[in-house]
Amino acid sequence: MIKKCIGCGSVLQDSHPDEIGYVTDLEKELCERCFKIRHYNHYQTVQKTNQEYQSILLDISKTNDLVLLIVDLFHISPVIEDILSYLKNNPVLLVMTKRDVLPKSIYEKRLLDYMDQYSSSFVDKIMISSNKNYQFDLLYEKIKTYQTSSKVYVVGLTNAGKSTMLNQFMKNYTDFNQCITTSMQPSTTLDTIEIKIDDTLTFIDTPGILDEGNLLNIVPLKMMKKMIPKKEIKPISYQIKGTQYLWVEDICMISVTNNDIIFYISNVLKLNRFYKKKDAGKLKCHHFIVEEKTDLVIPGLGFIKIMKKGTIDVYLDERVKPFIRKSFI
Ligand SMILES: Nc1nc2c(ncn2[C@@H]2O[C@H](COP(=O)(O)OP(=O)(O)O)[C@@H](O)[C@H]2O)c(=O)[nH]1
Ligand SMILES: [Mg+2]
Repeated sequence: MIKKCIGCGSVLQDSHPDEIGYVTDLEKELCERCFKIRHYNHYQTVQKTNQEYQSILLDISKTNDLVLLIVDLFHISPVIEDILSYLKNNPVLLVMTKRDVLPKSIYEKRLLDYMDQYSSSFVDKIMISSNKNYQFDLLYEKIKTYQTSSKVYVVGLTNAGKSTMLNQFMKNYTDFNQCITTSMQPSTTLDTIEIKIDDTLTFIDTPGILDEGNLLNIVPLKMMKKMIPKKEIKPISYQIKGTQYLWVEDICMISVTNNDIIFYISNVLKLNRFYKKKDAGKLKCHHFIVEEKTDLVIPGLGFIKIMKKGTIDVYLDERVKPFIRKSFI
């Protein structure tokens, strides 16, 4: 019988130490890689392709089971449209997570309504925080209301917080002490993992789709740790007269003229304002025209709310794909 790692879902094997699922002893439940992530914070990168994920989504689309689409509130990505394009037959419950990192004062209903632009057919929407155990009873109720069989799939981008949510779910409603491996890095979960809560509910956790233009994919671990907010973000406002240049660490420069802007990024990042242009080196310039209140999104870093009509230049590594969206908060 095939035995899977309880931490990441990869098939356990004892013959290839450099490949996924390796264990020295097939009696073990956790692969070496998961063991190292958990006990030593030592992370071995595994490249997963989105093609593999598409085939998981295709399998889900052949059922009419309930799907939980997990979206990181701080990293709403157009990639969720790609995921939804596979799920036309399934009831989809939108679960927006990491509520704890956005300011307490935000108006939740407005944010949930904002997501209607991605699909008009979510069966329901909910905002949660796994770190703060926020709204899990309500989530459980909604799952019971909308499930069509005992199977419930959990999909989303990698790093959205899928596995963390399931661990919190197990902690709240079961006596299991098993847990899924989670980490800051993308592609921690490697294959589907079944988590049986009781006879009426089994979750299927999935690895998640990679966000290809994301800054987190390319920065060193130390910078990654700074970029991922651990607590509530305090927005930082600037009133810009004339043209000014704002640097986030040395990873991003923004050039703005006569505008009011608000940064929503992790507060441990260094943000510096300059009145003269500094050479942006190899960073590539993206030019945006803003007509109304707009968010400039830098995937992985956060977003900048632009209050007035105008133009804005953002300089980033050429692999990062910034975009603008109608203002979110
Ligand atoms: N602040 C905060 N961080 C979270 C929350 N849920 C998950 N995370 C973090 O997000 C990262 C990715 O989580 P993980 O569950 O591995 O994501 P997955 O790839 O979707 O399974 C980890 O660093 C988690 O600690 C949450 O509710 N709040
Ligand atoms: Mg995971």
